[in-house]
Amino acid sequence: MASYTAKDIETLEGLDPVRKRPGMYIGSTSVKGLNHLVYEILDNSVDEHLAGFCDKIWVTINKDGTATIEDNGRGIPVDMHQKGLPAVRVILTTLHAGGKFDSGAYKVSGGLHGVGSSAVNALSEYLEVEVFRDGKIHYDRYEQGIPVEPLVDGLLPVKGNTRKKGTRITFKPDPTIFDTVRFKTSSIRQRLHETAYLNPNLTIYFKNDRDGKEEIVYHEPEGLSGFVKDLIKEYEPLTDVVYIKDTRDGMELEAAFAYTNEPGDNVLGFCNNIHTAEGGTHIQGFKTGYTKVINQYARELGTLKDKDPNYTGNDTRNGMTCVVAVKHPEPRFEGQTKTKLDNQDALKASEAMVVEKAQLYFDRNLEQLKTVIDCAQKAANRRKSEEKAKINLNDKKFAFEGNGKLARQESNDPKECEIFIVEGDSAGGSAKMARDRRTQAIMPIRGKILNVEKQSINKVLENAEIQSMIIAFGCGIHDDFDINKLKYDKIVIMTDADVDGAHIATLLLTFFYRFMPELIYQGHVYIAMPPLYRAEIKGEYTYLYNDRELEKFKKKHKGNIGIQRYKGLGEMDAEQLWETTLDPKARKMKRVEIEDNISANQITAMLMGSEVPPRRAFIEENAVYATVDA
Ligand code: 0RA
Repeated sequence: MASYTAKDIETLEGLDPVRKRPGMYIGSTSVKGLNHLVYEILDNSVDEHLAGFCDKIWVTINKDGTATIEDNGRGIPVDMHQKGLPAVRVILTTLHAGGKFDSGAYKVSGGLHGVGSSAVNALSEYLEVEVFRDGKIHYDRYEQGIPVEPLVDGLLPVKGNTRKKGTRITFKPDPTIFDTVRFKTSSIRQRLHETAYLNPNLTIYFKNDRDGKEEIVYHEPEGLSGFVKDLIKEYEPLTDVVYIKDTRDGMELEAAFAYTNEPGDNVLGFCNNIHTAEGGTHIQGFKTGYTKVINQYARELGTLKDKDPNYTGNDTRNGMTCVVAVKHPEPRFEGQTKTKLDNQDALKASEAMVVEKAQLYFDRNLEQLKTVIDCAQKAANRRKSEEKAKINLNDKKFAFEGNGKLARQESNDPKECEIFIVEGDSAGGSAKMARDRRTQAIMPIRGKILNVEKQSINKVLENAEIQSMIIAFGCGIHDDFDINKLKYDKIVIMTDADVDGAHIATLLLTFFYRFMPELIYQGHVYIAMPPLYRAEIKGEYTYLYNDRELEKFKKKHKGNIGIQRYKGLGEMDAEQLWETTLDPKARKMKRVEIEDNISANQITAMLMGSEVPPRRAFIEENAVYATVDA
């Protein structure tokens, strides 16, 4: 056992908050949060690459399910730090390991909230680090973030000699923290591939020894252009891939884009290799500049006449797939998931760069420009016909609020209000009786709602169920969407725990994701988790929410128990529904989160579209993650 000094104790307490509130540090304790552990360590190695000292990273999922990340950089410093501890131990046991490590040659640019490797350490059953430096292998080990290796004269034990340079970290996520400790390798592969596109001089070696043997090398010398080519490989291309780059105000700015026959746009942003899922100033600047450029050309070429209004930004990006990446010396992230770039200088620089560089390109590539303007004109035409459809929708407003389906709540304070979308009239009826009328609204829906993935927008907007939801939420859709007008803090999907219920939930999620994605990004969408069983012992009832709870209960109470299985919400009376599913103090529900917008987009198209074989493969691979515990 190690002997702890007073200073050690100080650092031990330092990681306590991470174990108490893991969600604050890694987003969640779902498989998404679990995978995030790998990305936190990876980002540090990528930072070492950005600093110019490392060109190879090895990521391995080991046979025993642990993960190893190794790089050939300088190695985390092992010399004695000011607290009388080896620097690597300070970095791995202190939140916001500040000061020395935050500036200068080495920039901590990376991960969520910038807490990085110490958070991973805190949430691991164990973590081992080997630093290859000065011809030696320096070794340290932690359990739940607590160092367990005795120091030798204040330094780490040396495990052997080596000619290698670099850092190798192996960790085992703590099963008492995470819902699952099985890394999802399809997401890891995708993240590694993205990282390779963003760093064309880096090679990443991925190995999965857990499920048989799988080895992939990610090296993408074509960089962002290659990324865009990959993103559009399923679609019919209409233009070349355009690549522009600039250095301005201490920032490196890059963008690559191409047009395909796929309507709408797909613009991805990155800052210092972090995927900015919520966008931010770099994206905003790019869009503003690009819209100006295209409108200016459209007038010069006479496609837009004096009397015509400008194309909207969305018009100019109709059919566009684009990746914008900036390297910023001091990025600041805001937003619900801290993935929205906030630096105002990136707004200006990004706009200026696209105005200058896109013009340079289009001046020399008139055919490409004409195709882009064609796409914009098509979008403008479609927009005009949609606007007509929306005017019709507004005309119908009174008819809906009057038709009695939505049971409104009394409060007008959105922060405390919730709306439950309930499958079936009978469950809807019980829910209306059971609810807290002050804050909870109930909207019953009957049967399957429209699959918006397969319908034209006009058809979607004509659908009664969809209209009722748009009107009830109050925040509009698409370009008109305004989160500040949202009338509910929580939108809760409440369907039966069977195949039909799951299908209805999927249809609703597809609608939200395509028409009001911010609802999901900002964490307003939930799935209710009604119990599957009710156990009875001598007139005392216990609700059980999944099979695991049922097994536990049976083990604990042998003998005379009665078990009732709920086949649907309709089997519960109002009181039971309140106790189990509506009462904020007792209910269970899951918040819907997007793991990665790039895949969410593609997976939605695949799952809700018409092709069967890819859907089947996806379901088979992902069935193991479909747990139902809250
Ligand atoms: C702090 C300072 C230096 C390097 C690193 C950290 C470092 C951290 C990680 C994490 C994974 N791989 C890493 N590689 C390096 C600079 C060390 C020096 O000046 O020699």
